[in-house]
Amino acid sequence: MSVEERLNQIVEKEGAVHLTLIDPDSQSPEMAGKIAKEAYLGGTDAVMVGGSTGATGSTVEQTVQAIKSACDLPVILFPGNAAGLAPGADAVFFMSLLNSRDVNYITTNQAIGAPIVYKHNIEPISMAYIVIEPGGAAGWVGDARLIPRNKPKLAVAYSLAAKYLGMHYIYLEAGSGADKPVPVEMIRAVKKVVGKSTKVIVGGGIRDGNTAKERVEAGADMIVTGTIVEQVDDVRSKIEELVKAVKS
Ligand code: 1GP
Repeated sequence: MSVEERLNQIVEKEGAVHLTLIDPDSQSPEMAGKIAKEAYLGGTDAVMVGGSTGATGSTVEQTVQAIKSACDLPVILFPGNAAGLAPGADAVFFMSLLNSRDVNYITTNQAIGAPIVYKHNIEPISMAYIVIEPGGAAGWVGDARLIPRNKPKLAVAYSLAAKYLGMHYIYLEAGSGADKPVPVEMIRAVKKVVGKSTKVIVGGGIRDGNTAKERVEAGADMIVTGTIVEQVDDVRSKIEELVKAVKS
């Protein structure tokens, strides 16, 4: 079964997926392996590996290896650009930052990265990346024309464009460590038009079960949490809280 099929099956059976994001630039590969193991024990469904700055080359490769050795979870690359690709991962969110002003983040890195994905036999999961205010480092690095929080129609327009272009997943990103996550009204409006078959991923600034649950209830199929995992001492309990909230 492909990673995409596995994730979609979890959405079908359990209501939503929880994804743990590990930025290889934030800790040693060894520590990344330990965090992944705790997240696995806490019930997360897969681990994403990537970041906007510093997550490149051997740093990514060693982090992927450490996570693969520490647990059985699928590892999905979440590259900030083509340099964020590395062998050993199960899949990659093969994404285009649709609301970027910079063609590098819309198609150029994709063209540079595609032969690498092919060579290493990494499963590509077609995904639109849409950055919402405040946008964080992803918005700044990707030169995104940030979608205002009070303009769900703009997120809907980009999401429909993504669906019509054949993208399978739509990631609504508020930016890592955002003070406010993607608004529920925006998630609801996007899910309403893209339907069941196109999966909606939401991340950025989600730190507790309630915030995650509200977003799932609004239509998010997958919830990503990263920063909070780096901040807490007890990763397993925090992941348990988040997983329970998205699946209940
Ligand atoms: C960032 O959406 C992810 O790309 C996760 O955000 O680090 O705020 O959980 P946090």
